[in-house]
Amino acid sequence: MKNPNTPVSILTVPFDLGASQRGTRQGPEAILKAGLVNKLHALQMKHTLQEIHFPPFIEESNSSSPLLKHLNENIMVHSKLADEVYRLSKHGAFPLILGGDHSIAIGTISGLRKHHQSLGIIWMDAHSDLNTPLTTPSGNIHGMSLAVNLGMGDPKLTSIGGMKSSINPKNVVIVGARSIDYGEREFIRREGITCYTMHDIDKLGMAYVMQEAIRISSSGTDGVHLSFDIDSMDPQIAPATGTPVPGGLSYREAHLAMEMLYESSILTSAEIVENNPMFDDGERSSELLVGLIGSLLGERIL
Ligand code: B3U
Ligand code: MN
Ligand code: MN
Repeated sequence: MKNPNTPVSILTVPFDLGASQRGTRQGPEAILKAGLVNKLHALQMKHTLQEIHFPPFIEESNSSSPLLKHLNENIMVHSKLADEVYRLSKHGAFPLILGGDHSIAIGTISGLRKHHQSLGIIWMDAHSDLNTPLTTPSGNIHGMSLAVNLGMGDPKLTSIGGMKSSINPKNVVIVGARSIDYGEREFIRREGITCYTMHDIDKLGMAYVMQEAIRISSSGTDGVHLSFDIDSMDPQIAPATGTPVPGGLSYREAHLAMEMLYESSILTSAEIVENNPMFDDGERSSELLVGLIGSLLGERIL
């Protein structure tokens, strides 16, 4: 965050029809219950709290093809979210979006693109979410959200927010990946996206990887968004995920990333997604996320 007086606008998005596992719709409530607002008070940060409302969807209804599950519901929610994120950014707030599954990044980033001329993205995730209807193994839109934000995929999704994607793939950095589909690999190579896998993190160290992620995402951009999928962390420390992949970020690696992002002052928005309390061990993962948000917003050890 560039200016410490910037108000944090928390937007909750209880939507889980972008994934096959239900339950991330309870994610925002669990993070709030774990003490997010108290954390912001302790950091003396001005904040607002607001929910994106939408009608209750019939779970069994599958509004479209098996290659784009629940397309209509996705379009409705992401369009509303995009409008709200755009409004908040325009008013100088720092949008902090709590999901929901990772499909909501379509709404968040569509709204941000309207405000920022060129946006950098740091995408912390076990996956790369770069599938399209042509490559998806599941039809789940949460596995396509980064591709949509780069202008690839179903036109009904890429046109949300009303503008063509202006995001340069050279300003996109994936951190923590360890489950990438064949078509996603091609996408990464073709578009020149930087992707630090867990292999890279093991070899280079998290401090170097984040230093590079900060440099690459902020070079020539007028804003940087952090999209943080809980499954970037190791499922042993953050079990609240429907898609656990072993060998993820450690507690300290995740905190170091947040601390370095705070120190860099480059972030203009952030979102925390895929927290699924159905799989949590008590409130352990939600409490961890509140701690990480604290580090992201300036909480220090000393
Ligand atoms: N790449 C797979 C699996 C997946 C993506 N994101 C999550 N899982 N959480 C897909 O379905 O696109
Ligand atoms: Mn994801
Ligand atoms: Mn993921």
